[in-house]
Amino acid sequence: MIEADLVVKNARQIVTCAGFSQRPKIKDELLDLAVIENGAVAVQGEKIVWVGAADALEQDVRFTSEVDIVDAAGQVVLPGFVDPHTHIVYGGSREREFPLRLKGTPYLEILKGGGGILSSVRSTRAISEEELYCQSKKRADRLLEQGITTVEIKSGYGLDTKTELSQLRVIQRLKEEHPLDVIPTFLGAHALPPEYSSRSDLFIDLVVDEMLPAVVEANLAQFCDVFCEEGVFDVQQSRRVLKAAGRLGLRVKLHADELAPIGGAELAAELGAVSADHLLCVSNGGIRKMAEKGVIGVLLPATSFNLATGEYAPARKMIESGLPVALSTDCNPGSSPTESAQLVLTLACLYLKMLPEEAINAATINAAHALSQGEHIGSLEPGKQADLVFFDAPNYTYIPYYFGGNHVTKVIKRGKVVLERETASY
Ligand code: IZC
Ligand code: ZN
Repeated sequence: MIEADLVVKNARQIVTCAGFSQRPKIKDELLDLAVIENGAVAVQGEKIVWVGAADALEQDVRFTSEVDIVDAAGQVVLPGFVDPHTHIVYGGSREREFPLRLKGTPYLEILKGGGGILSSVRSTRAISEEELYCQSKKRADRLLEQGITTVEIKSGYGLDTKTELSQLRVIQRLKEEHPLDVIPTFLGAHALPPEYSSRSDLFIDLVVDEMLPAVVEANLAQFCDVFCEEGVFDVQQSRRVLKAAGRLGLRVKLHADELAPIGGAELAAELGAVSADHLLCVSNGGIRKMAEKGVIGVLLPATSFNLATGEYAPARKMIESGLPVALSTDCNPGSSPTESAQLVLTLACLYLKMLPEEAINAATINAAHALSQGEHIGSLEPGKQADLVFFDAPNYTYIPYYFGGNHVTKVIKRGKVVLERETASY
């Protein structure tokens, strides 16, 4: 008999996303959410031990004397969202650039003029580590409120060894102190700092010879990423950083082919990256090579929406080509200032032309694979971490359909209720 110390009962739908712990879903597999109508979930400690129809619960599961019965009251329960691409640890904000962008100045022009990422670098360098933690924690809180239970967080607003390490220590502190699970990524090659202007190869030397070894020595990152983009770092420079990272035992991912098709997807395939992210301008060959190598395409429609050029990643072509796709907020102060995982689902449906089932799979189980965490999180099935989110909605389609608010009423993280909200917004 299975024993449980927490039981979720009375859910109108349990959206399990189950059956794909070993590899991400592709093609038509994305259309199946493995939903259990009138379902229940049993949890022991931090793990799910049973998922099934409510009327089978009592015959299969024995409750411990201390059992916590959580009444889902006819709501919809999903696996916690996994957000595989964020930049939430930074100082300050960038609303001063918003009118500039509205008047037509492109994102990369603002960066070239010393703003953009470099503006956030100045604000990050200027504050204490404690202040950086306080500002970042608020963003982590908002991610959790949106139903995100695991988040990847990148450095990249220090661009010198001291501040990159400080950012990564803040990420480590969030990992230790916040209910969210946190996956840290070193993004030293995010932009060229002013002290290296016109000497980008020398800056790459610094990233490879000084920053990377220091980050690995302090055990502060699981992944390494590069902003591989026209006018930022080219394919050759990106390859140097990511190969060095691989030699030091980090897994790799990259910002690829967002604004110009420079071969980022092909590089991701060559290196066996876990993911390549953005991909608005990806070539057909790049899609094919990524699919062959099992590189996941992480799509960030809130960024396209906010940059407002009208361009979105070719998600339909990717899915038809058998490329596994995941979704993320890209939460950052410049191109995507939002924690709203639920808005990302809506934008994926409206502009990437994904169906609600595809978008939800992409934001849960496939996003877990985009962080090499598919065996532990991203679906509701026995053996997985008990990360569950309750939505005040009549069915899962309602979540992307009714947009702009927050449908989350409760979050269970590792078997504990970590967040409860008043009935949500519909
Ligand atoms: O702060 O603008 N694209 N990096 C690459 C970003 C956006 C973050 C930023
Ligand atoms: Zn990014």
